Amino acid sequence: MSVKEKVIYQIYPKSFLDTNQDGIGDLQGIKRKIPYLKQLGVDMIWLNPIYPSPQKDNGYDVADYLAIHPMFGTMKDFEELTTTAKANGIEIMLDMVFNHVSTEHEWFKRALAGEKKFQDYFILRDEPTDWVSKFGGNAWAPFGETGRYYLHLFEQSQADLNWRNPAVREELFEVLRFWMSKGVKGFRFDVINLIGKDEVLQDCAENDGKPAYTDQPIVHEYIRMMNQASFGEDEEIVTVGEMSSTTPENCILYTNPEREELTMTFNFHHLKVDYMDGKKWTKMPFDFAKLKENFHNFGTKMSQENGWNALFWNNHDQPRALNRFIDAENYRVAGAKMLASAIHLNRGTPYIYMGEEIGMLDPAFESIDQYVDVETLNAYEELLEAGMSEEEAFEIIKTKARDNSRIPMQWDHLEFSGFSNVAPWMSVGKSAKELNVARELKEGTIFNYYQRLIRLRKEYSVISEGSYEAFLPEHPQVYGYIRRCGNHSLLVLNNFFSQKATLDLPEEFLSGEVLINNYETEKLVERFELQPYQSIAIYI
Ligand code: TEU
Ligand code: CA
Repeated sequence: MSVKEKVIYQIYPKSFLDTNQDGIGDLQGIKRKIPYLKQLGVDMIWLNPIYPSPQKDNGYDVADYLAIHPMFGTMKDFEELTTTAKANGIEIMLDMVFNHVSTEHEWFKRALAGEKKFQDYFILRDEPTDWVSKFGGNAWAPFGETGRYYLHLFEQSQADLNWRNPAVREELFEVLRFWMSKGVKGFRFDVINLIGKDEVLQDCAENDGKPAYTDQPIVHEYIRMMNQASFGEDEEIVTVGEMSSTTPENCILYTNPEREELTMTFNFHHLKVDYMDGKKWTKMPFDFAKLKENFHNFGTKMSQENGWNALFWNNHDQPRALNRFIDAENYRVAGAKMLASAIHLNRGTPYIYMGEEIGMLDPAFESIDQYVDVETLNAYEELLEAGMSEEEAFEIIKTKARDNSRIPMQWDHLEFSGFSNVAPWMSVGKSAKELNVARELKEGTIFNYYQRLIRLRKEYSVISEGSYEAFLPEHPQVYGYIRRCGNHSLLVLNNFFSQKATLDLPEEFLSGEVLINNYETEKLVERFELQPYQSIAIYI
């Protein structure tokens, strides 16, 4: 099957299913739910980091790339999971965190102990620059008692690796070959466009220092080396680079097959449309014009230049899209389907984040004590320091915290939502009693809608292969696009509002066939009216 026909499902292992009743999800839990994932129809599952880690950033602080964290199980559990998944037509994608390691990693400990070889694995300077950490505060921390500083673009316990050192690159490429030998067929590369820092590091007041380390030309070289040293030899392997503050031009370079870099890229521009003045820790209704502009900009350019997008609304770093873009109180079901259509019929590879297929929501926590993420807690402190009241700060935290998507999966109506028999590491969401897998499979319609979207991608080459062009880019309510492949075309219309929307259907589509629709529509007429959050796809 071509990668363009595949759909990937993201699992946050800590919160998927707990089988040994310690309140933490585990690999056996994922294995147990393979039949559920097969029923949904996905081709690959991406697991967030499962390696030994002090969990300061929930596993994105890796202490050993070649082992399994005991709380998730053993290497044998991992092998069993891979085998069971494969037997059900599902491959495994692992998360590779190669920009930084935990300060608990042996490399960092030996560097601190004075071994020169390992000091060259990190970015050490006598004078720190003015760069700001993405999790708040200074991006440099004292390197032990040496009077020097090490760079950490993220949390202080996540030390950036020195990719200029060939020995570091070789270590990391070996990590990829190790997991390939275990049958892993996908890699997701964490913030991979940040691995190439300038050789001479200088103050950079612009944008917290980002220009000094983001999308540097040398990153493309490093990725090509990585490709040639590992996954490039296996055509079945799917790779996705997570790109922080990137551009369409760079994403084309990262993914155009001729360049032998990656299969596809994640970018986040469409999810920053509810950031006031570009700042995440603010509260604002989403800017629809901006959302559309980002989709059209990436969609069109990637289509024209043969790049490939990863398509997604949700992940472990984002509050649920249903809470951000939809009046979920009144239109949860229609809205969930509309959002799904908008990306599953689009050009690129769709990702489903666990729970999305049942229309899960943010947890509606009531106290800051229910939040655990380091980024959230830092942000809360900073908001208070900036003079906000606790209530004001909490309102912002509620809408923006990454914890929102990290709550336990809602399997059934029982006390801990069928995730565990004991209190989980994070509180269960408030909606779990009504909104869970058991109920959805019995009487819901969202899961079924996702099944159909996944099937359509495999059946219609216009969906998997077609080009992308914007349709009615100026419409105030509708995000529309046209896909074309050979003699076939697909028009996709998505109403992003709870008011009806009207538009003129192009003549060529009046005699078309409706492929999927979240309402019953009788007739395709020239002056066409979309219902609240309606999504309809017309095929000719
Ligand atoms: O995220 C990268 C990233 O840019 C995020 O920090 C993003 O800006 C933030 O979550 C939005 O507020 C990746 C991982 O997905 C994330 O979970 C890790 O914390 C981060 O890298 C560091 O490894
Ligand atoms: Ca467990």
